[in-house]
Amino acid sequence: MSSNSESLAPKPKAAIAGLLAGASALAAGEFVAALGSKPGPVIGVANRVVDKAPAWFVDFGKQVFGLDDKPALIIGTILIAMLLGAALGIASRKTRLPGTIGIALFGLVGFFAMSVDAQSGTGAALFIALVSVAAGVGVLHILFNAMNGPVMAGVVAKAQHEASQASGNQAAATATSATVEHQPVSPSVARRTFVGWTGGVAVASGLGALASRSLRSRTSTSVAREGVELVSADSAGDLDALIAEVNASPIAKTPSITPIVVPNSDFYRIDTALLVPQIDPADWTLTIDGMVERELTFTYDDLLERANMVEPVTLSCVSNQVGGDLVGNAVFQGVALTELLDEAGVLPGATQISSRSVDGWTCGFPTDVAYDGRTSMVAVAQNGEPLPIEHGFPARIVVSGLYGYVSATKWLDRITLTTLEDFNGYWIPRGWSKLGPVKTQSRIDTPRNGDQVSGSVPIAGVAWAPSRDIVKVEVRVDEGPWMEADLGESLGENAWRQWRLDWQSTPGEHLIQVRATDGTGETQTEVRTRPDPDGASGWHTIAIQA
Ligand SMILES: Nc1nc2c(c(=O)[nH]1)N[C@H]1C(S)=C(S)[C@@H](COP(=O)(O)O)O[C@H]1N2
Ligand SMILES: [Mo]
Repeated sequence: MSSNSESLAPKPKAAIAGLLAGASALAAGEFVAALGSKPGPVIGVANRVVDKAPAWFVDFGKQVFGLDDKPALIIGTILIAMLLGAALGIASRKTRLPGTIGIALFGLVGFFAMSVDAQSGTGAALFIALVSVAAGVGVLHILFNAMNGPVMAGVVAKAQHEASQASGNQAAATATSATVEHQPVSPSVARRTFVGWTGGVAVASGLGALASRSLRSRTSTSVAREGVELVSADSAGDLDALIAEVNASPIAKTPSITPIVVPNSDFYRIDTALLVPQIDPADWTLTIDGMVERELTFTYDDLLERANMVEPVTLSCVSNQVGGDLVGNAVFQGVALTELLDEAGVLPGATQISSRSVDGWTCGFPTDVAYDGRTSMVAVAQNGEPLPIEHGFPARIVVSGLYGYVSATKWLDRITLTTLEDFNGYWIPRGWSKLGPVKTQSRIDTPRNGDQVSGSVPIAGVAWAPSRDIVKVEVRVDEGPWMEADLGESLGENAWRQWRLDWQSTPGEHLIQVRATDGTGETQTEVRTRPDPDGASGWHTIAIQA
């Protein structure tokens, strides 16, 4: 090497080298993490962002990206890592030391981010972080070397040099090392070498990322889940007949009305898990502890055997807007929560039933609620199938009439009896109400806001007041008199009901509103509130053109 300028790598190439070092570090880490079904560096860091970010930031993400906030967070994490990599590449133009140290530091951050994950553990996190750092540092060095021509040339020459020295051929050794040191590679060869390695590393990182994705989608958990055999609950036959009857009715056949039982694949999903916990039911147990006479532990098979409660329950998210779709009705099968609690023996003064998922999410609700006669269970099945993995496999809690954030723990791990004062679930310090009864709500599924209609128009939708039943749904047009809609057959007090009213439209713009009355005689309030802190209220209102 003759001059200083030659030893300083060009900025764009240095940036590309750094960026790819970052990308390959992430890809390698994700790949080994996926092999071991552990959260990788991307998920680890993204999870810590969610944990530590101020509430406004998380809300902002949810507002901008809606339900796609998870992919957005993951893509954002990857982009930032690659940009930081590019910056490290530029900082490493003279020597690779800044890049090497920088990547090692990111490895350390990744290690801490992954190690606090309940699904990971320190050993796995350390291993994944080391693989990431090795890949990143390796790629950084290879790409910088490649800027000066064939990467292996130096290595090969050095080996030849050593070999010939060992064989005592001094002259050949001198000649070889002279070739390496004094014959600069032509710029076009250097460029081709760099482009070749760059492309190779980019392709390898991409393949690594794709491979880790497909590894994750076909997990041992999905195999175990498919092998589960559910026992049929005693009342399952009657319920199936009732559902068939509802589905045969003219109301259910209204085009675009929400089905009375939402298929698992369409059921709304809300949780904080960036990586859906993958639980092998063979080494999973549910523990009931805290303020109980005896701590109990149940295996998955214990629960399957006892799962004789089958009940359609409408589950709803507290952040559902009026008219929103974060609500669904499904047939849940499981063990009555009170059956398990009674066996453990709830101690007097245990005013709160708290629960925790394997990934550390928590919630809680008053013990009285579980004992007021409503449906509450540890569910193992949804719509006749083992719980879908995204919906809590192997077990979750379902309590009719409580929003999910206070009750419906998926990937259930532990139920702890405590007091209302002593424990707050995940969402409580984040500004949501301690108690979360579901507000009576109704929704117009058809027509949609902004639709153009004519002639006789079926106005139809669903209404829910889980645990209190729905007894009346009314519709009004242009703030005229309330008209009672036809109600679909009830699946029980915990399930939503379909409703329909046929309306003779007149030309012009119209406002359509709906309100429901629950089994206690209470009609849902007109007062509009935001979802926070305890659920949105108000009448779903749409504007249409006839
Ligand atoms: N482990 C875990 N369980 C959870 C949550 C979560 O973030 N983690 N979110 C809750 C919330 S806010 C809701 S509304 C319901 C949604 O259940 P679903 O995704 O099956 O519809 O799950 C509840 N259970
Ligand atoms: Mo929720």
